Amino acid sequence: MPTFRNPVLPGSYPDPSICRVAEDFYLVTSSFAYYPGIPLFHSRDLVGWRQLTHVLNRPGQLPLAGLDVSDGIWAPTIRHHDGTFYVVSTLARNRRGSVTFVVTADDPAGPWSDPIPLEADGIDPSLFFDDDGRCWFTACRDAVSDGPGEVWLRELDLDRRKLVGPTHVLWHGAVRGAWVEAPHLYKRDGRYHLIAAEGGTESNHSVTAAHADAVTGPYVTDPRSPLLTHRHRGSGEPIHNVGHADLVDTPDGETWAVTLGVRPVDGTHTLGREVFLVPVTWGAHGPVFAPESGGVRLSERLPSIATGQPADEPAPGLEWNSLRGPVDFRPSPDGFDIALAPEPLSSTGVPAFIGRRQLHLRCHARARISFAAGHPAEEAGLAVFQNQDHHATLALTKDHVVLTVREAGTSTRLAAAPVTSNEVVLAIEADEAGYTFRIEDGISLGTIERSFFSTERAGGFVGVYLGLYATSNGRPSNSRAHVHCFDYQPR
Ligand code: 6LW
Repeated sequence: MPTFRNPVLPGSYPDPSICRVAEDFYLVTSSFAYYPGIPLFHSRDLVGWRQLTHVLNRPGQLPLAGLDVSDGIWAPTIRHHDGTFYVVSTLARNRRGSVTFVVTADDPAGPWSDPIPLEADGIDPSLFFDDDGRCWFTACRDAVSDGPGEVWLRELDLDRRKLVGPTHVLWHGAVRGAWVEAPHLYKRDGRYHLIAAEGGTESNHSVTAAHADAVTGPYVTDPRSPLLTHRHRGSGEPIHNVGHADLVDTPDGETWAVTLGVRPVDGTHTLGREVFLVPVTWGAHGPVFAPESGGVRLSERLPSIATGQPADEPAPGLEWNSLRGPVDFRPSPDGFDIALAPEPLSSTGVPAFIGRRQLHLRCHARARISFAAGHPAEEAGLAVFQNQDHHATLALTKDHVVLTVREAGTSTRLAAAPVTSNEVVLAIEADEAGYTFRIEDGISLGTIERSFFSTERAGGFVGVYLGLYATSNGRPSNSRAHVHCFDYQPR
């Protein structure tokens, strides 16, 4: 039987949502405080995904200044109706929903509209288009009673882009104890099916369900819940934290789910919450996830529509992100220049950082950098970035290459080697054991254990980024670092 490898999107791409238009599938994920926001991917077979754009790629769409890396854009849902693409999502602050909004586009590759705020409490918004063309908005929030969380619904007036009519509280979850979140509604054979995530996004994560005969309820808990979880599996299980699913039908009538999961090594994971593809069938009660295996597998049977052809190469550049806003970097004939920013990586402003997700446990990142620091406070180099208070840097300073680690508000210089030239090759090698920081492909300044960069150790919702940065550490500066090349490769 032909198979594919999960995850179909490795690296920090949590909270996947999917829709189909004719033979084309589109998928979006959370992007937190990274800029641009909401990566959008295209596929024709559900297995090979190619990034088309970012939904939020203009600074005015995305007020991220001052936010913790794990706040920002959470859990977008993508849907298509009557020629228009809709994405609903929430801007989170202090780990709570602050503004929920809708953006629209005729072409998924953009341009997308400016966000239109909706009068909606909570997080994890979703849209459901009924057969009669009415659009129903769901989200989750603190329960008014019978908590801790509840899924609620209101009609979305598509012309006015406004929630209208009464609020219906649909469901408090099947498992309880933790918030019910990530709700999505579907209709099958005249019945409304609600799926949600419960247990929190960590080791107790799960997919639960309820159904109703009317969109506004009453919803009856599916007693099979949880329908999908790895919460009961031991440490030998390669995929954990499975949940937060969205369903899609293929043109030939199969149903598949995209769901998030993590791949821990010795109990910790560094690549973030990744996108896994899971077969679904429909039974008397509703969706049956992974009917053959009961779980998410690293090797799974191919969807019947799959061609086995690799997805096209992504448009160059889309893998790069900065933090909270655009950074000043300029292409030059042999590479690019980065203007130093006063903001260090530990700030919640816009540091001069451009990075890309670590997609492979074993990989290396390598850059040739020319930089003449104008002041002892100036530095430029490579970073392994978990969050603003949890990262390591290998930096060229005025007189040394310095390895520094940041945690719990403190930066600690771990090692330094004298600078012999303004041009150096800096490299980071990662594997199961740790991240090794090297100069000129040889000399090691040290290894930091891998678990230091794990989400379990750092907290929050994101995985590791590898990238370039340049800072004057609070001072005004006109200096620039020149990057001849940056190379990321799996090993
Ligand atoms: C997401 C929510 C969640 O919106 O984490 O713990 C949030 N659960 O479903 C960010 O990924």
